[in-house]
Amino acid sequence: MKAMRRIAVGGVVAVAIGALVTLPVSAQTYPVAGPKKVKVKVGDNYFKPKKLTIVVGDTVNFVWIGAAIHDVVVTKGPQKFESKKQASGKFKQVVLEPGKYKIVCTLHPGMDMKLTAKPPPPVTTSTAPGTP
Ligand SMILES: [Cu+2]
Repeated sequence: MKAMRRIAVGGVVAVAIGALVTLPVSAQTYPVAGPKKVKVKVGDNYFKPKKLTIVVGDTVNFVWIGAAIHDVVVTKGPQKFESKKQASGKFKQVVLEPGKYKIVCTLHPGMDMKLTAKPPPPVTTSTAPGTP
C-alpha cells in the first residue's frame, strides 16, 4: 500500500510540472503600458495599413469601410483567426502569439496585408518620480 501511495503522489507532481511547462502564451500577463487597440481599414479591395507591427496582447480592430463584401483570414501565422464575410461592421481580434502573419481577403486575390506581433517588452520595476 505504501508503494502505491508514493506512485500516486509522484503522478500528481508530474502532472503539475507538466501544466507549468505547457502554460499557454495567453496566460502571460502584460506590462501596464499595453495593450493597445489598432485599427485596420477593410476597403474595396485593400487593407490599410498594408503592413502593421503590434505588440502581443494588442487588439486589431478591422473596420469595413468599403461597399463590397470582404473577410479577414490568416493564411500564415502562429495564430489563426478569421472573420465572417461581411460588407460592413467590425471584427476585433486580440493577437496573443508573437510572429509574422499574412492576412488576406479570400474573396479578392491580392487583397492582403502583413502583421507582425512582437513579444511584449520586459516588465521594468522602475519607481515613480519622487519615490524615496
Ligand atoms: Cu475583399
